[in-house]
Amino acid sequence: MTVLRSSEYFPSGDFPVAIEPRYPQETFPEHHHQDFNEIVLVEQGTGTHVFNDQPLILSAGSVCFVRHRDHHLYEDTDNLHLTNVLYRSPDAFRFLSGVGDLLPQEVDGIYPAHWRINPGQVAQAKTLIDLLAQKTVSQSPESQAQQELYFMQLLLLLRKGSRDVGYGGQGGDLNNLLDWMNEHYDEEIDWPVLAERFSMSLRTLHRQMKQQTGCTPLNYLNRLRLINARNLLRFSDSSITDIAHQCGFCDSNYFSTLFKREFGYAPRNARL
Ligand code: RM4
Ligand code: NI
Repeated sequence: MTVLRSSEYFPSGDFPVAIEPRYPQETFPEHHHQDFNEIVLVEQGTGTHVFNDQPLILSAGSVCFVRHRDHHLYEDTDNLHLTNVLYRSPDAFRFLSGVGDLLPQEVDGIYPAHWRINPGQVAQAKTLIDLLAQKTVSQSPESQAQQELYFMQLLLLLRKGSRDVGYGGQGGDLNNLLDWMNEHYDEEIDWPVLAERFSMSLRTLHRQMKQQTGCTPLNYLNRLRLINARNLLRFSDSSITDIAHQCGFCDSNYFSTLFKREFGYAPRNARL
């Protein structure tokens, strides 16, 4: 697997943070980072992010915290624009201590790496990222302190986003619904029931889904099913029919047709 090193991306000097925009992020092979971590903020477009072997759909507002030991890749990218905020280990900061406590924490083997923030939060994060980028020129203490402050503000902002999501009960939140779908894509989905569960009308579900992911609800569901099926085709020995069923397709011929349409090759050609 490819290993990326900080010396390729960080300016010389010991800046703890570096900004690497990808406009666009093309397909990128599996890799991990030897001595840096990265925060990924998606601004537009879509793609599949395979993070520690788990495929996820990215769209505007997706955030991901990649630790140096995590491995990941991008595929199926379509006009995907993202910014990488690279940072060295928390003890590389000169003025901040305890940054590690503001990062997502792994608990019982579960690492909450991905979530989504809303368009207003994306705009605020972009402003902070632009300010951060300007500060990688001077190494004066003032300028470094300022950079570290912006980084901390960014962490707080992104964390706020993570707490808005998944704290059920507030209703009407597409992010909660997308998280739910990510867990339950293999089940039969009754759209009116699902919309009600997340306190929105079917119309709102359609509109918000289209706005935020560029997909209709059914396309989004099929994509989730297909990227998970492709993953199983690659990494398990189960038959194509079993995989189709496991991922929520009742008819494996229909599965093959959709698969070919989505990826341009037949399921059997996804086998490694
Ligand atoms: C790549 C891709 C990788 C990132 C490097 C810095 O284009 O975004 O995930 O680690 O840049
Ligand atoms: Ni990376």
